[in-house]
Amino acid sequence: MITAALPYANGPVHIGHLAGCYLPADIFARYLRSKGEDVKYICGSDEHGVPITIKARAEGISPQQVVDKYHKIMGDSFKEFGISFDIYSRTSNKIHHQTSSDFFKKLYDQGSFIEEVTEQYYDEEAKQFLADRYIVGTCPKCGNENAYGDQCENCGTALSPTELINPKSKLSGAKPVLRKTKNWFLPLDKLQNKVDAYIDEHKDWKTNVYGQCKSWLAGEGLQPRAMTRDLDWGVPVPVEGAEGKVLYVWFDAPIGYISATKELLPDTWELYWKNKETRLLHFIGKDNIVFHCIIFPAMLMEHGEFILPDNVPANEFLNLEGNKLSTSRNWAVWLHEYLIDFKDKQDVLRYALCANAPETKDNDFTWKDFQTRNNSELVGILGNFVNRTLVLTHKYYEGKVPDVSEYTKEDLLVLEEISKFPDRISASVDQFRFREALGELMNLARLGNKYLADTEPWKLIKTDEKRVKAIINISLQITANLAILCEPFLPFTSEKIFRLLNCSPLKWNAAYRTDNLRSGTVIAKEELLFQLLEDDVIQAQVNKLEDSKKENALNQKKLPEIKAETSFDDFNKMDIRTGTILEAKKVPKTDKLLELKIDTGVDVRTVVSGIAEYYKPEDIIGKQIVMLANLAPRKIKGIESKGMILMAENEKGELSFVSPTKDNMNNGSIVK
Ligand code: B3M
Ligand code: ZN
Repeated sequence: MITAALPYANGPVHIGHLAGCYLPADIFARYLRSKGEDVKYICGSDEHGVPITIKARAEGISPQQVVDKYHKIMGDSFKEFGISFDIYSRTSNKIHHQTSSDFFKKLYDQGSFIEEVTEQYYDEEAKQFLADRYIVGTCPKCGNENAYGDQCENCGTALSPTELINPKSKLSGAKPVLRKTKNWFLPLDKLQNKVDAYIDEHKDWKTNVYGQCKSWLAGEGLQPRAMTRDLDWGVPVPVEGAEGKVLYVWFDAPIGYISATKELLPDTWELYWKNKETRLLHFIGKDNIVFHCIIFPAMLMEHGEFILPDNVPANEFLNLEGNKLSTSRNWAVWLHEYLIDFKDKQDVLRYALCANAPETKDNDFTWKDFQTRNNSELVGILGNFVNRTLVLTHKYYEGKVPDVSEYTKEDLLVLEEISKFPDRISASVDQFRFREALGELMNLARLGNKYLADTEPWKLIKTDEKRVKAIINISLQITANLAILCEPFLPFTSEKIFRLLNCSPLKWNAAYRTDNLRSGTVIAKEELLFQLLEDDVIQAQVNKLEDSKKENALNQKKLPEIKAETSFDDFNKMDIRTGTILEAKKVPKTDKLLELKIDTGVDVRTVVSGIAEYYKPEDIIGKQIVMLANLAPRKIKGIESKGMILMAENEKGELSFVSPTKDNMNNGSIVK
């Protein structure tokens, strides 16, 4: 039973999602299927919780409309990238509501929960309790005025809403008030010993996972955690006196794995969830570790009828060009956009993401690396070998797999070496080391290239035809084995190679053999498996990201705060006057400066002003302006400037004159 984290249905899928869990889980599921194991790969949209309601407000549609929209987009992307879920379900459907509701009810009936009345922030205008994310205020640690009730994104501190200074409701802007409310808590503190023992049995887990669990369990230890929320979107709490409350999204979502299995296999789902022979694996990203390793297992222990996760292979995070992936800042490579720019190149992305997977530490996706992986590895090694083999088969044998009458010692060594690859790749995949496994796969293609380079059939063809037959046959067998072994990683490529070889897809065990292709089989005319990616194609992607960056910089530039108080006396020291521009010209060798002659009503003087990016000299002659007339003179580029023109500057840094709005203000009129 393989699961991948149920993604919130609040946005499309990007490369971080894929690399985090859907791709590794897919590789693992495909690998086990190829080995003939009974495996189910389960996923679906997480359609509850505050992230959905926030998105609904942002888009001005209902939560149901949000999840309908994104469930479709996400499901389509996964399918297009060959993510081979046995089911992609959703938590808003009936079977899930029923299953999670029943789960809660069982725990409630057997007295697993404690009821607790706590004070929560309530918005009296919007008439609802506020989820932590709906409260903003000043961070007590760093002073950021836009900290959320659960976290300050500026300094990273985890907060509780009552710690915020000047809390405000995001719904109405009102100051929230504390109100009493009853919720049901799972007393994790009482389950600590059981959870400790469970984690201790799993020292085999990836060190990042095991380590995070241990540090959660150490320290203050586990605390009771509310499993219900005052919210109007989710699975209603199925007990009396719980009107207006729903199950905590982290209570219902993992149960979604069970509901989806039920939906897929109405008659046999229990074989997977209530059977000690079943190995349950949760593939997730590192931000979900505690939920899958501690809270969900604790729920399952309390419930008692289900098996516990056997392993939780969590990945770290993937960054993009050195920065954290972010939906709101549009710092992402979206799968649906990728496919527009790189049609039919799903496997290239799968390859690049797997080769660079954040398995043990955060990793960076760069377009440059993507290009190199494609050009030097997929084209240069795998594509090159397969292509050469197919070309030679057509050139010498009209596309027919040649017969072998005799192997040399060199051939036998190569054949022996080839049959070691399935075990080598397995050894890595079994330990969730997919990068290493992919490296081994490429080594098989390297072996093929080396074999061709060493034996040089293009030279031998004139002297030793028998020998060439063996070489081409062996190269074709390697090609077939590559098709088998690359299937978990590069399913589209695998399919294509089998088609080219005119061979129906073979399973893992066949890769121990070196006689999968029968002699006489006619193979298809060669087609390139991969194409070189030119610099301009890659640069276009980099530019796209640069555009996002610029846009963000503009959006983020805030107007500065109002300056510290000043006195009227200080203000009065300034002599501000109206004046008219008589002459204007660019200051040579500068981009920004104009030299202006100003009639101040009292005198005519020169002022150098940094406005050349916004005004052309010829357009401003005769224009009335406002200036600070008693500013101490300064030399700018050798010109003595007497005074300063006053300008308005917006948040983008653009400048505009400020001028009187009536035309009876003679030059020299006082501004005060
Ligand atoms: N939806 C969080 C996430 O998308 C959450 C995972 C649920 S897994 C049961 O990262
Ligand atoms: Zn802070």
